[in-house]
Amino acid sequence: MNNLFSKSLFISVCVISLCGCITHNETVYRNPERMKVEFENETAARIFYETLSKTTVPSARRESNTSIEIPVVFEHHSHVIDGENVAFNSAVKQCDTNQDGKITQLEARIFSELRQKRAH
Ligand SMILES: [Ca+2]
Repeated sequence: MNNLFSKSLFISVCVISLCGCITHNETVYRNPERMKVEFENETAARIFYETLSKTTVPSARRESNTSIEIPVVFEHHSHVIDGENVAFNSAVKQCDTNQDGKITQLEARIFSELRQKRAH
């Protein structure tokens, strides 16, 4: 009887000491290379960059946190921070509607109107 009690006590101590043993925290900074893009003319470039700077969310608000927890056994926390190039690349993708790698004045205008509509 006493032996059974000490056995179960031993197992309990083992389980408790394992608690939170596997904890994984990571911070990922995502800042891929800027996409190569051409502009039809200076006006197209100006409209694009002005819209981008006016409507880009500050990097602090582009952070995301992910937590995966299996109680007692496993914990995983992931913190992702998007760099400026993520915003630039998604703006280029959105702006270059026919995806030919060149932003025309018309595409820049449409992009500007869409972004500003969304901001209000
Ligand atoms: Ca285009």
